Amino acid sequence: MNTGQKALDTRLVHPPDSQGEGRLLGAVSPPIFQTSTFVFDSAEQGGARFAGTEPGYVYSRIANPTVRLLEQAVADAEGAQAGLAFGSGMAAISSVLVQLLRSGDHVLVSRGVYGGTFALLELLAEKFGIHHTFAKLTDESAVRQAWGEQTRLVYVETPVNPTMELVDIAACARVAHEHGALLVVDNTFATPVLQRPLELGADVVIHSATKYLGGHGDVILGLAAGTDELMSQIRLDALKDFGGITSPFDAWLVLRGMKTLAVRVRRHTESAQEIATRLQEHPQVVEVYYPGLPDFPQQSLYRQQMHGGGGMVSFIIRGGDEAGVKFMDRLELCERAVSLGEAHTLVEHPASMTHAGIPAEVRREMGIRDGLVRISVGLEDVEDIWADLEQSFKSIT
Ligand code: LCS
Repeated sequence: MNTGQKALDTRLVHPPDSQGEGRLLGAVSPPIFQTSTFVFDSAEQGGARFAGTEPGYVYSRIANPTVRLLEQAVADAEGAQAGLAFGSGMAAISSVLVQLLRSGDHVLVSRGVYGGTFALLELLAEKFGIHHTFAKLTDESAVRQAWGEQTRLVYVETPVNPTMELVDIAACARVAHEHGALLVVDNTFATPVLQRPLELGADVVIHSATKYLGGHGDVILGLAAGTDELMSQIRLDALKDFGGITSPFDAWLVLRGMKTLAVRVRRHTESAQEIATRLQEHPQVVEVYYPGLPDFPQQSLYRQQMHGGGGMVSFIIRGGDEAGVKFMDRLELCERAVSLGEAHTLVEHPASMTHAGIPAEVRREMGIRDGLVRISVGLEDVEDIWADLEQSFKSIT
């Protein structure tokens, strides 16, 4: 069936299957091809598959049918020609960056990224002379101002983890392309349901599918999507030779998760919007960061590139980090855990957890203020989530 013209909700349930491998024997759920290698009918056939003159599988580090279904699913969801799956979000990010950059290149980065991405950028600078600058890429003039002579790539998260600041994707794409550079967007927080970076001009979109795409907190996996040309370069070099592949079973878990992505993201968003609104009125809260709030400072950019605020809410608690830690310790329903985008509501303290590896002064420049608490709003009843947050606030006064 060709579902190319159908809505995203429909395409997520019926992802493309170019070879019919997902429907073997009529299975409605795709088979898990848990195999490391594939038998050749003859030595000649093996040679032809290695030479690329005959299609067919060779070895699961190069391609696997279950993994390929997931790669087609993410490409379709993001409106890309091709997709790639990796063993983690970090494997996706490191493979894409290593493939697209060389020593001496400069990367322009959103002011604020996940702590693991920050550490990877430091490593690339220290060991390979690929330097970077963090900048507030919130409009075109800011992107132009931050541009460097050696800038070959712009790497952004939007919304930024955990400050929820937005980066202007279209402006970054315009300036990057004018200079013959590429734009890579980490779309983990928004998902293709709420934001479509490739349609706004990005060249590569990345996901930690560990989060909303998987959606159930049971898998670590990364994805990338973009043009056939870029994806096949990354597959043949970084993915195959660094070997950061995912397993067929993990690919299957994410394929299953993606079927319900649109429904889940809408529910996460509805509840997060409600929690953010109530937090804003709470006397123990100094400030709330959530793009869906009417007084969110980047309201026009929000309307331009997002279709909802998503499931992540950050806030500054009165009393700083000490109060933040106490608040977390008193939670009963919400879980104290890093990661995000799954059924459970997860609460964490970025300064001591996900972003602890970033020096304190850099963290503050990124907008991670003292007392910042991050909530990944889950799929529980919103009144139960709120009741838990409220009892925890009460217990620390
Ligand atoms: N990109 C973003 C925006 C992330 O938040 C994370 C992980 C990654 C990439 C890396 O993905 P992974 O390798 O873990 O699949 N973020 C985490 C977080 O905020 N809490 O725990 C992990």
